[in-house]
This record gives sequence, structure tokens and C-alpha cells, in this order.
Amino acid sequence: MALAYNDTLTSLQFPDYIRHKKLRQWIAEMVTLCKPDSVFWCDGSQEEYDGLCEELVEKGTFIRLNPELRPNSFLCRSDPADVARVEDRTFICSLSRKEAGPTNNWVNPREMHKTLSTLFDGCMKGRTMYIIPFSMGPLGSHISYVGVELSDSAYVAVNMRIMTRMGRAVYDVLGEDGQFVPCVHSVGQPLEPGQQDVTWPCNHENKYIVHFPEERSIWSYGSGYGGNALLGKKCFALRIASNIARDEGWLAEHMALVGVEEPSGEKTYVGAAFPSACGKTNFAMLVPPKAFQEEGWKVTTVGDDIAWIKLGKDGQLYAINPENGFFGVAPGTNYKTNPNAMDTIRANTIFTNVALTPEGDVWWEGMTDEPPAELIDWHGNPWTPESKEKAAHPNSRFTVPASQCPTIDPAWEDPNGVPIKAFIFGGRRSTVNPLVFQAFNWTYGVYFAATMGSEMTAAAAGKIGEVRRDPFAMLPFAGYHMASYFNHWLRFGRTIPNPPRIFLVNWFRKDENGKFLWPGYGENMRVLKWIVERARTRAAGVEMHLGRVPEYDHLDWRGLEGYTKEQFDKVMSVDKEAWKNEILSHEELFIKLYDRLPKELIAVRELLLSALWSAPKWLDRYE
Ligand code: O2Y
Ligand code: MN
Repeated sequence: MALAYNDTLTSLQFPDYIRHKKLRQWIAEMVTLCKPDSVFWCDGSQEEYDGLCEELVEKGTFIRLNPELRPNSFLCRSDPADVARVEDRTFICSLSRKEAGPTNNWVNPREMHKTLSTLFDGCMKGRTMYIIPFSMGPLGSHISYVGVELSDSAYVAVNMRIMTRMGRAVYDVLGEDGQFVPCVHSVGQPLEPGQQDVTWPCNHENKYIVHFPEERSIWSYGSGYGGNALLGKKCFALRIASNIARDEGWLAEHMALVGVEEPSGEKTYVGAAFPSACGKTNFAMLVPPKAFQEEGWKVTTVGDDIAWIKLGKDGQLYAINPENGFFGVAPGTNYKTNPNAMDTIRANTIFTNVALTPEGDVWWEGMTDEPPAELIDWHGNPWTPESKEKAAHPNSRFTVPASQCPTIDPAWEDPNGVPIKAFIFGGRRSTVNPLVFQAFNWTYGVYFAATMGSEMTAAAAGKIGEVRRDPFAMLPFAGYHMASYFNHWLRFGRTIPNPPRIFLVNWFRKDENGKFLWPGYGENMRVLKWIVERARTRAAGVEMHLGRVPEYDHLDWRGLEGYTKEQFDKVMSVDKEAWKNEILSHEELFIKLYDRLPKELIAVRELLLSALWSAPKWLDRYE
């Protein structure tokens, strides 16, 4: 429903179903500040979504894809200067600098509010403000939280409908005085009267992605892309939620949630934290090898990116996926790497920054073995396989409802969440880290998750290939001091009578010639099977320096008999010298976080070093 707004606060007409006084007051204040030409109250209906998409087509922002090939789907091209999250422009403005910690950008909140007030003053002139009520998590679940995003981007409104439970029902959950996280977003490009708009407005000078943890509010300016603009995702569900979780005694994590169903029908759920660009979506939709499938093994998807985890009354951990859709990276996704993702995006999908085929479908690098003879690239220019530039941007994305995933778990919307038996952590490491090991206990697990490193890809700032410490895969997402976050994990572990087991994996180890030592993808099921069986304390495993590991015979090799014990021993090997250096290198992170670093982690480091220095003879076989 669009209403004209003629510049005086009193003329702003609220729909009568919004009964929440504070919400009304905040919206009125933001309208006064941002000065949009009109206000649009999103109701979340299909008609509304279709209408907004049609408007975006008419404006030139969306291209409707061929309805026969990709029904009800659209291609959108962003400004080339607005293609990814902007970590260096992301701020945690807690009252004290110390609270944000050394891994976050911090500005005094009063100063930041001043800056934002100036930037947002009149920032929506000539535009419509979309009022977007949303729930992170199933509506009404005791684990869910509500947010309201005010945005001057229709692209954001339609993407939020896919990525969150968005619409009128949220106001019923809120009632007259329910809690909500206020999120205000502007592309930062007001229009003068008569000024022609561009298809992807954004601000080239200023970008600010700002979180006020004590206020529990989010302000985003200058970017219309992904995590910068869809504020339910990284900003709310991770940065603000990690603060709420610490205060309330639960976990907000950068984790996929996966179910493993055994032939007996027994189901085990695991949470898996991999840094950005480490194949989390592929893992969440893993296709087991044929022999496993024939026997009745199934992998199901609860979520591909974020998990909220609470302790249940029965002493088990329960997790929900707070999101409603996937915002997956397109390049590299194909029917071999992730057939379930390919089937998920057959319809009702918004593609951003991929290439367009002459038939009106989409294409990206790695989608097919051979590229099409001609395409329109993500800039909108003609492209052929001889072109020097990539056809799709490396961070091009699809936004799609999770419900369309063929492997979506029947309990994915269970308001009580799914019971978690194991946590898996793993970065991209071409050397040093073995394929899998189980941490000796929760504290060791927290140590390895805290010191997790990953080789950088194009998505992260820094040198490609360099190892960046990415504790718990949360480096860009923890909304407070990282060492306090470690402490929260340690304390939380003490409250769980029988805590989930913690495992470390590395799918990316290479040999001296740069060849991957592990086939990855669906074959990861062999490791996952060992993990879930161990988590249920059934599978065999032996002790080595870092934790417990499977021996060759402990994994199920049916269908991969050609993978030899020698190959397995190599991908599992622990080079003692390399590990001493690895553990020594953790010092850099520990010194950075020293003011709040939990003593337990310093003690575990000592124990690991001494285990590596004075390992008994029987551990030699792991070298
Ligand atoms: O670049 C962006 O805005 C998206 S980043 C992203 C998107 C979906 C899931 N995870 C991530 C991430 O960076 O971890
Ligand atoms: Mn992510």
C-alpha cells in the first residue's frame, strides 16, 4: 500500500493494524529525517511482490528472465562499485571502544549518530520509503526475533520477502509493546525534482554499515547490495543477535544446519561453521554417494548460513535457521557441485550480477563445462569466451526461498528448533590441517574454532592465499569483543549437561603439486557419517596430538574404493613442525585479544605445544 507523504508528520497515515506506539513514533521520526516522497507499507503478499518486481522491470533495474526457462525470475545488475559486503565500512558502535574489541571498527556512538543524522537528513528525497516488518525465525517461535527495516530500495523490499518472514503478520506478533530491532537503510542517493534515476542507486563517496549494540539498532547508508542492505541477515541475525545471545545466554552463529538421516530413520543434526566462500551452501545441500543413498542415507537442509541455538529444558541444544531464503554465491554452482541448489533456483529467483544468455536465461563461470558462445555480461556488455573479463561477477548471487530446496528438512520451520549433536568447524587450508579430527572436549573445541584460519579468496580484503584467522567463521560478524565471544562459548558449554561434540575439518588440503588431496563435495559424506556416529559415541576413533581421528578402516569407502590408505594417511597427516609453527602463530591473535582472552585458551595452547614437542612414539604414525 503506497501513501503519499506531504512533509508534515501529522499527515503520515498509519495502517490501523500497526498498534505499537514506539514503532509508530520511530517510523514517524525516520520519515521526518529521511524525507521520502512517499511511504509504502509492505504486507508481504504475493501480489505486492509481483507488483514491486514489475515496477523494477519497468525501471530497468530488473530484467524478467524467460518464463519457460526460469519462471517468475529476474536478473539485476548492480553498480560495479557496489558488489559485496564492505568490511572496512562496517562499524560496531558500542558505548565503549573496548566492548567492540580490536577486530571491529569502532566509532563513539554519539559521534556516529551525528554523522548519520547528517547523512540521512533528506537522503530519501524523490524516493519511496518501504516499511518492511520481518521476523528472523518462524513467526511466533520463542527463539525468533522481530525487526522492521525502513529502506528506500524496492530491490531490498523484494529480497527481504525472500530472505525473511516478511509481512503484516509480524505486526500481530509485535502487538502493542513487543520488542523489535529498528533497521534503517538508504542507498544514499536522493533525487532532485525531475532528476532521472539510475537502475542501481548507491553512494560512491560514503558507505556506512553501523550497529549500535546497546540500542540494538542498525543504520546502513550508501550500498544496496546483499549483506549491506538486507539488514536481517549479517547485521541483525549475527552482529546484533550475537549481543542479544551473549546477554540472554544463547548462541548466534555463522553456521549451516544439516540433518543426517540414517537408514534406520535416526536423525542427527549438526551445525557447521565455515568462513565465507568455503562451500557452506554446498555442504548444507550435500548429496551422499550412490552407495549411501541406496542404503537409505539422506542429508537434509535446515539452513545454509546462520543458526540461532538455545539450551532446551531437556539439556539438549536446539537450533533454528533464522532466515527464510538462501543468498547463495552463483559462480561455481552447477549440477555436479550442488545439484540441489541448481534445482532450488529453477524458479522464483532473483539473480544479481550474473550473465544473461541469448535465450533469456542466466549463466555464470562454472555453471557448465563449456561457456555459451555469446552472452551479455554482468555489466550489460556483449561477452564471448574470448573476452578477458568474467561474464558473471565472482560475488554474483541468487536469492531464493529456502522452501524450494529439494533437501529442505521437514523440521526446518519447527518453532522449537532441531536438536544439535555436533559442531563442525573448518577453513580453507591447502596445508597443515588434516581432513578431520574431533577435539578432546568442549574447551579444546573452542580453542580450535577460535584459532581457525582460512586462505583468503577474492571475497575478503587482503592478499589471495594468505591465511586470515577467522575465529568461529565470525570475524566479520561478531558484534562485540571477540575474546568475550570465546568466553561466552566457554561459559555456555558449562551449562550444557552433555555438550555436542566439536569437530574440525579441512576439505581443501593439497599435495606438493597443488592437487587436492580430498575429492570433497558429496564425498564429504564419508567424514560426516563418521562425525555423526562419533557424536552419538558409536564410531571408532583413536587419539592423536590434536584430538581423536578416524583411521582408514573407520570410514565407509563404498563407491570410493580407489582412494587408498596411503592417500588417506596423507590427507590426515600431522606435520609436527608445521603444527608447532601453526600453534605458535596463534600467538598473534591471542596478543591482539589479550585483554579479555580466556585463560583456558592459553592453557590449551600450552597443552597442545607440549603434546607436539614430547609426543609419545605411538603418535609417530600421524606425522
Ligand atoms: O557480499 C555480500 O553481501 C554477501 S556475503 C554472504 C552472503 C550469503 C551468505 N554468506 C555471506 C558471507 O559473507 O558469509
Ligand atoms: Mn555467510
